[in-house]
Amino acid sequence: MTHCILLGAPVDEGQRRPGCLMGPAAYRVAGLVKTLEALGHSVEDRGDVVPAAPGQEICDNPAVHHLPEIIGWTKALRDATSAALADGMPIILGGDHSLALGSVAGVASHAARLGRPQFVIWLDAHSDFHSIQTTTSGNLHGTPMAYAIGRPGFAPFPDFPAPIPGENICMFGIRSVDPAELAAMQNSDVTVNDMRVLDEQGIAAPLRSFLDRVQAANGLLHVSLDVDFLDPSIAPAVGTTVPGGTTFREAHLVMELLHESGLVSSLDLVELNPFLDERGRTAKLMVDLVGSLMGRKVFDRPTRSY
Ligand code: 5AB
Ligand code: MN
Ligand code: MN
Ligand code: MN
Repeated sequence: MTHCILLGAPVDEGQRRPGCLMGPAAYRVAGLVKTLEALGHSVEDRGDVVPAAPGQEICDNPAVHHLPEIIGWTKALRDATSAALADGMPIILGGDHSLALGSVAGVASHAARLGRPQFVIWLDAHSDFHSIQTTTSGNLHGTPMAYAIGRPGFAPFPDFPAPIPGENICMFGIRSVDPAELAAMQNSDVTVNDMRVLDEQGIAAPLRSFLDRVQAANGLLHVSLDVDFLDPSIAPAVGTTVPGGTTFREAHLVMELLHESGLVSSLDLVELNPFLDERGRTAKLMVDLVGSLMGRKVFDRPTRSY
């Protein structure tokens, strides 16, 4: 059984549509603690993280907004995530995806301390691979993958603790990539399982081949789940809907296979905007997916060795 540590991250400044700051409260209301306890896990809710006071940081891309605030969140979430990893499995309750600038930095520094390789699976409609220089929207929720891989152009941010090699990153479900992101990704070793790959090959084969690599390397696996990974018809509570996302069963299968692997050490839940939800259905679906990730299943059946 796992000791789950909830870290609220009510970050709203990484994009322009107010509401993600209500995400942590919505997960609590939707029964996250009960769901985890019913599966036999212990839960410690550490409340909402308090961001470091914003400094005077500036950058030369005029589109970028709320840079000092996001740097404050990055520092606080990096430290809270890496501290939580010493005691259990952090579940970071967002908040927009800029929170992953901090959470992924925290998991990377923990992995470096242990001397184990860090892997990331990015479940998202988007690649979030912009540097601060290349973003045209200026929304920093589109940048955490570029920071984690050590792309240049993050000068005002603290140095990323131990940049994650591209080959340790797997994007799953993407279907909206800006030209500058595409150029940078094509220059990297990131594994891109876009929706086209999932349409052709299904969920299980590409996911298992990534999990096999994590296991062979004795790696730690961070899961970053963006609400827009899901099709907007089942998950309307997100600011950046993109049609053609994963179905209810596809998303649960991802979670079930991740559970079976036994490799997941930390989790982000990001981009839920409860103000856009319909009677809490997106929040409830996200909690349900966490249930599958943490071991809920109908039948116990023999599975592959992991
Ligand atoms: B999300 C876009 N590439 O940079 C940009 O929701 C969207 O965390 C970013 O994946 C979406 O603004 C960020 C057009
Ligand atoms: Mn995202
Ligand atoms: Mn997204
Ligand atoms: Mn979004």
